[in-house]
Amino acid sequence: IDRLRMPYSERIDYCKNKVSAKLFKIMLEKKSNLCIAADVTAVSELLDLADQVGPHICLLKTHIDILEDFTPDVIQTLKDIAEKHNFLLFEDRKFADIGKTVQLQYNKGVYRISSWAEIVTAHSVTGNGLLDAIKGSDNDTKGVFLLAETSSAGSLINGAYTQSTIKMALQYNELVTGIVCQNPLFTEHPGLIQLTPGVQLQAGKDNLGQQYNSVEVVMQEKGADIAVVGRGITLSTDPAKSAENYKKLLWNAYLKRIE
Ligand code: 6AU
Repeated sequence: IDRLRMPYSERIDYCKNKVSAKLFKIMLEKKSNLCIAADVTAVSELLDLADQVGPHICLLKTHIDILEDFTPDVIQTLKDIAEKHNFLLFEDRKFADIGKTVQLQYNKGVYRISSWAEIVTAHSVTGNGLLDAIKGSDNDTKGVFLLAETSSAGSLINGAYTQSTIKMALQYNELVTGIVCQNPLFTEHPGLIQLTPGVQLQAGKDNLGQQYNSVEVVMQEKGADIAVVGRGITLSTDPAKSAENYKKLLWNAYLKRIE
């Protein structure tokens, strides 16, 4: 089995996590493997962006804690926009604490992440307790993307850590939607989804260590199933048009990969 050559439609049968299957279906319906990183700090900007790029994305990735004017009613509006455009809400919380603390961070506080985010990110660094904490909360409608590599320069993650993270993902396959990484690490597991950030039209970097590959490279060489694009879209003059362009480029690169 080679995940990279298999159409998304066939991979649904291998999904152990319900959200993965749901996500593949949305991707196929919308012909989109684009996740927007909606890294804006004003609620109005977030809601406008979500509504504008909504038709072109399968996932809206938030850092909900960067909003300067967050109020709990923002969540219902965001949910309504997600339903209108058929995408999933994905909070990039990168949980990385002991199980008990993660349980509190996931369910409590101002953001009550578990009440709205169908998918969250987590680091594997603290071990199984963290995933047990997320799993233990009321649901089988939730998914986790585990970080096995990062896009940033000088990351301390090494090969052994990355491999152990994949093992953890397979051990928790009912909860884990996929892996955040930069390379095709688990080609023999078509039920897991590879989410790859650090994507722009051209390779490059920012001034704080972020590193970008092009759409073609991430999809065809690096094994991405879903590409995360933030500033490539959010800083463009027309985010809707830009998102549509990324969507088409990413989908064509995927079609070429499975040819
Ligand atoms: O396209 P950008 O650089 O504007 O945004 C990239 C987004 C940011 C990061 O928090 C996130 O992707 N990210 C992640 C994720 C998704 O977990 C991991 C990583 O290794 N690199 C990265 O940039 O919202």
